[in-house]
Amino acid sequence: MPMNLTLNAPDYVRHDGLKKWVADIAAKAKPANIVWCDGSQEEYDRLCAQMVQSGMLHKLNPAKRPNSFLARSSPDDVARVEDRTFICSKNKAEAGPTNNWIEPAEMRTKLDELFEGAMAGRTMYVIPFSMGPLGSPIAQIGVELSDSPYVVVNMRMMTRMGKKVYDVLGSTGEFVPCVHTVGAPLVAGQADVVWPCNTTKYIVHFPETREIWSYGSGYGGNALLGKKCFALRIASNMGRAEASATSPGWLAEHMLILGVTAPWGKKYHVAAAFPSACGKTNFAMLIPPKGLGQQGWKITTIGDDIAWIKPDAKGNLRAINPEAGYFGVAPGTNEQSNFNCMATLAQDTIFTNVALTDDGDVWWEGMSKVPPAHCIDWQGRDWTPEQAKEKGIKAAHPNARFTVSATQNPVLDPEWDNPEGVVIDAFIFGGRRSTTVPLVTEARDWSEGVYMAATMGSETTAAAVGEQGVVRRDPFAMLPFCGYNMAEYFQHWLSLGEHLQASGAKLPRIFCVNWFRTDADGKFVWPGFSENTRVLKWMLGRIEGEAKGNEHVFGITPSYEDLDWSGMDFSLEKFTTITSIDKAAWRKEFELHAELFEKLAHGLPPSLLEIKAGFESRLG
Ligand code: SAT
Ligand code: MN
Repeated sequence: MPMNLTLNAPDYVRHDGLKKWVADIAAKAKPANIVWCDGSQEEYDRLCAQMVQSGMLHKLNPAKRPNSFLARSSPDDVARVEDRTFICSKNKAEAGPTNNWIEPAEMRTKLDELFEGAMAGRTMYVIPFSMGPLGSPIAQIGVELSDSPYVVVNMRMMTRMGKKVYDVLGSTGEFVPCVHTVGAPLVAGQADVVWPCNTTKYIVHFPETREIWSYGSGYGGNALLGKKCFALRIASNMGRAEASATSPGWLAEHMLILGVTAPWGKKYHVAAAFPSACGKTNFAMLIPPKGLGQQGWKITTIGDDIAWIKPDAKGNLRAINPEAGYFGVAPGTNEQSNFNCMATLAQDTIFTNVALTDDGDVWWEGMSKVPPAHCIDWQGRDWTPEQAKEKGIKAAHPNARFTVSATQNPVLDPEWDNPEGVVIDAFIFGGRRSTTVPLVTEARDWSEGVYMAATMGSETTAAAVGEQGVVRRDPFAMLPFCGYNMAEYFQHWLSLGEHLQASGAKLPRIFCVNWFRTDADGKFVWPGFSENTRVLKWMLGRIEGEAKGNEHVFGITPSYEDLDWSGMDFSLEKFTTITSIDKAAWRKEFELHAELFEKLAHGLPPSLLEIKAGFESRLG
């Protein structure tokens, strides 16, 4: 440790290994001081006030948006950086062809260099957090060291963060060490920038030692290391590593979890995977349309982004939401698209890269039909609707986000914090596809469901840096998040299914959906949002053996009359547009599946190739 730096660990931190690690990182990164976060409201308020002082946060009008803040990031630090994200397993093959890999020793040398003095002049925060309810058999502990106060306040909402974590950790408990720096050492006497970051960025995972190192970004999934880095990339490794002859291991998935209560009182739980920015948060907070609401259907949220799923002693797959808050996309969110989300954001919210209105509130594209006559855009510049029309300048960044505690959600499921998790009845996989994939298909069995999920494709969005609107294969919506060889991940899913089936357990059904089919004019045909409840109802009907469907090439889909259209006017013609299977388009689609499988040839389960051949011969 630098001479004038003291560790100052509070008495309640009894873990010597943790203290030594903090001292080691401090010795390398050389922060000006160390703060051990306790997760209290007082700490949160103090850090927010301090960031308002430094200009990093702007306090919103308390009459409009109580206890809420706006942050504007640097324009080149607005999304996850997939090309700077690395899985540094010992062998390249372990990371697989879909991850960036650098040999661990080489990466360590690089990180040593980058982290040397990286926190100079800044405070290093020690952020203890639990992914999942404290003490849950499915939960895991992490500790993030970060020189960003923005990270601290976001982590407090996104995870169970603070003092209580040390009770679970005790003096020898295991934790995932996460080191984060914005990579902008502060030179004494020089003013700090509002959003410190670095053009060089590294988001690094060491799966064998379960470490996360993040350099150069202060934003979202690059910096809030409990989220994609831990809860998906490291946890997917953990879940597979625990698979053995006697245990199927577990799953860390990019899935929302929702509860559906039927009019007759039975409650179901569904986990659904969609790529980033495909309406997951909307689906997780769904309000049934009038027709179904009147019948008594009710939907509640357990999680909006990530699910950890583990078999219990009876072989039921139980899921928890490892997170405690939502880091959702703001643009497009409004009272119609997601009423519950708007209610969730009424107060105690941190917004990032949305626009600031003249009365001190926030605005983003799609929040209201009529934009404000003037506002300050996400880069701090004057913005008017006229100018926007002329120059195409957006008021909010398309990947602008809100951070908010789950407890503010008016439809939060009472089981959301249950340490045992909830039993999953169905998995849903969906991508954004303007053509080809029908509204809903039920897989005939587990392995065909795994095939559907494995070959999922989606048109890209602004959640990641890169070209938008092109179809990329996004198996299980996990392409950027699977922490090991994707082909082996497919095998893990298949083996888990086999294991549970052999033990006599009832597996969840698997469905594939697509809300995004367009017509000849490129317009969405399916209204989506609440109306998706109709599809959910059909799925649950299938589980109960009540709903009908037609078996076709890839699975089972409903006929027009199999969906409940109460209170909705949707023509058979439109239904046909979004459920049609164009044989020529599917032949092309299978060529793309073949391309994916070629890419993933190393370790690819042969059964997936057999399923493909079966589908193709049925297609004719
Ligand atoms: O920035 S995050 O990775 O946390 C959000 C997302 O891409 O879903
Ligand atoms: Mn996500």
